[in-house]
Amino acid sequence: MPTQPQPQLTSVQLQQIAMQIKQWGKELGFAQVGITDTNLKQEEPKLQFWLDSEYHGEMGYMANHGMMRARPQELHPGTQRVICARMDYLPPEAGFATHLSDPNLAYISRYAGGRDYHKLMRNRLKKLGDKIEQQLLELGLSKPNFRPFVDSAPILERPLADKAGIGWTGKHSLLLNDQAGSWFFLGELLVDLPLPIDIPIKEDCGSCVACIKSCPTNAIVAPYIVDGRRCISYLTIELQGAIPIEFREQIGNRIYGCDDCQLVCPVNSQAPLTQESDFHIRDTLKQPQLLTLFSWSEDQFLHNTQGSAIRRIGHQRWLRNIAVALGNAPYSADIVAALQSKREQVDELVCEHIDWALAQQAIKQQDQNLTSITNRKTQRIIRAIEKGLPRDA
Ligand code: B12
Ligand code: SF4
Repeated sequence: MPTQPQPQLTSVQLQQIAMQIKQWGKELGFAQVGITDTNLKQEEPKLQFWLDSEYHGEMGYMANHGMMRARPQELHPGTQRVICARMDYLPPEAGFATHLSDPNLAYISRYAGGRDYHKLMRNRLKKLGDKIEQQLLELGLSKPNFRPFVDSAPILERPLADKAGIGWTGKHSLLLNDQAGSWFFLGELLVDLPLPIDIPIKEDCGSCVACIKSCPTNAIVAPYIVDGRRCISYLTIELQGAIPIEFREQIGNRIYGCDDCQLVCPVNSQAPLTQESDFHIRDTLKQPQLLTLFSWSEDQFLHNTQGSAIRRIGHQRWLRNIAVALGNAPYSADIVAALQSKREQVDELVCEHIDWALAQQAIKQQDQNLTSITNRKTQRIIRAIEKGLPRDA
């Protein structure tokens, strides 16, 4: 319910409250808080272009709300300002390189190794709202109307945070910050107070195109524009059905999300570790062997992913993703046996991915045999040379 605006607040009081909001934000564990207005007019044609190009794929929720994504004041009537907050999530022991380069280990995006961020951030934003309310009541003013959001509703979080001075937009379309890189989540508190707004940061990626070049599936189709349908994050998390064959090899061992465009970004080289122990990687996911993860029953999957964002893809899609990664691993009799035995317990979707993985394993086994035949032949030739025998012996 929209409440009456706060005509009684002087500009000095608003300045003071804005400063306090930033201080309270820090106390609540946010790395940074910025304030902006609700005007995203400039983003509307870009969002429309993105939707018209069908870059959202199966993410129907992106199209369902039309331009409301760019109009926070329509989403929550009475809204005058958006308080944007970021929370760093880079966990210690991230082990990026080892996981990506060992094809028998699973790579899980660094945002997903700990607890789901949505609830945690929303609760903190609600607390921030409560503090503002308390302050206004102490000043003898009426209650403010506020609403927290974290991914939860149709709102363009990244452009809002960009406007609020939290960072600047990188060519991978994520928000970057000189001190923090891009390893942070965004969340917002919509309020009906005419707080003073922050100034956007004037910075850009310059001529760097590392993220565009590194993307395994060429999902960054132009600077700042990601074709969601090609992004491994979409393919492994959002997509309900079969992963298109054309992307399966490029997915490698990434079984939940992807960080490549962030891993190569030079701005990320000095990024700080998270202060939130909830975002630390849980033990079961620290050195995740593909075969171990694949062996989890549904009960084990539910138990091991309790409170984690991973849980929302469900056991079957978890197996679907791991099957693809196993297909991409070097040939191993253990992998073939695991794929074959799981085949009997899974639905049609996973079965098709297992069959693909088995076919990949068969190709690699053949290649391996060829390699070992070649090796044996080479060894015979060497022996023959040594003994002075004919080379085709
Ligand atoms: C849908 C979605 C996805 C989709 C689509 C990604 C995308 N880039 O749109 C998929 C599933 C692929 C995805 C993946 C990821 N996501 Co995501 N995702 C979202 C979500 C829910 C909506 C984003 C959105 O509105 N997309 C629609 C398009 C139109 O928006 P856009 O990319 O910002 O598009 C703009 C550009 O095209 C731009 N543009 C066009 N031309 C030009 C030209 C110039 C010069 C400029 C500056 C801009 C510009 O204008 C468009 C409109 O503003 C947000 C949360 C939220 N509610 O906002 C999280 C969010 C963006 N995701 C997030 C994260 C962490 C990720 C992943 C890193 C997760 C992972 N590790 O797997 C990857 C990164 C992939 C990538 N490079 O984007 C974080 C980003 C935090 C940050 N630091 O920026 C967010 C904000 C979630 C959160 N609450 O923290 N995601
Ligand atoms: S998350 Fe991975 S697949 Fe998606 S745009 Fe970045 S590098 Fe490409």
